Amino acid sequence: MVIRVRRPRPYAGARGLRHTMLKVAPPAWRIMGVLNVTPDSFSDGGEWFARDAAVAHGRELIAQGAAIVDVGGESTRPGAAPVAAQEELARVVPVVEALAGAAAQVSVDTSKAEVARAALAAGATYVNDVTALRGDPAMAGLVADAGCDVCLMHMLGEPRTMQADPRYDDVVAEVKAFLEERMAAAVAAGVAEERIQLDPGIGFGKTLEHNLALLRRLEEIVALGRPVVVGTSRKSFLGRITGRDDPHQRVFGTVATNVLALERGAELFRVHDVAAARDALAVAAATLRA
Ligand code: HH2
Repeated sequence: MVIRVRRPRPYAGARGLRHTMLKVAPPAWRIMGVLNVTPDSFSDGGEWFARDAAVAHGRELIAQGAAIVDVGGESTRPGAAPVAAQEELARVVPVVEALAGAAAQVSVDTSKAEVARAALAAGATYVNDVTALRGDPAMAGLVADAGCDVCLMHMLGEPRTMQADPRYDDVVAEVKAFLEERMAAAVAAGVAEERIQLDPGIGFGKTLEHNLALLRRLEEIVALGRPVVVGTSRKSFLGRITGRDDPHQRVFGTVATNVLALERGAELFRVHDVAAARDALAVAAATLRA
């Protein structure tokens, strides 16, 4: 049966596709490509720190199939040093500006309202806040007024100390309750519910077992009724399972989690290695939904 395509394909514009795409309803998944304009991110610190290198890499992520490019100027890895707003602005805004006209949505990965405001003015339309609007009292109102998309992510504690000794009675139930509460707080602050996306915060105050439980039981987070974002890309729990110390070698592990998360209903996949995720998700989605 041939079904009319109603939504743009998530991989529109991707290079290297020699075969005609399937004429079936496209699966409801999109890729958020990670663009860290930082000297100290856990897997790509310093690689895209210079503006021109960052912009070129952002364009490459889009060419590979990213529907969103997530530009970040402050690492949230365990133990990362905080970055002053002026420094974060100087890293992020020129890159957002340069990518704003490109064929993808631009997201800013920040918990500072001042940085988000400047990025939105420069053309971003998505705020990815790992503190779920708790980090800066001005953030919820800013997001509400801008009418932009927003990702609310779960984190236990704060980046400096979050991996010290994270404990939960039931990690999935507690993350779900947190996201429900943060969604209600965002809506109460005037954020439109249809703009909200939810993220269990893989690796943010979680042990290996916590991360795996969240992935295994992701349907429980999906049941909250908003698109679920999953950010497993190159993270250390994958290294613990595979024995791969170099984060660049964790692509296959990342892809496994993406496919499992898709099957459980996740819609947005935050990854560094866009081409690998795109092919895996396209095949998995066609198998599940065609
Ligand atoms: N993970 C990181 C940063 N931002 N945002 C969301 N929504 N979900 C995530 O899982 C997430 C995130 C950490 O990854 P990365 O940006 O590669 O590293 P760093 O924080 O060191 O820059």
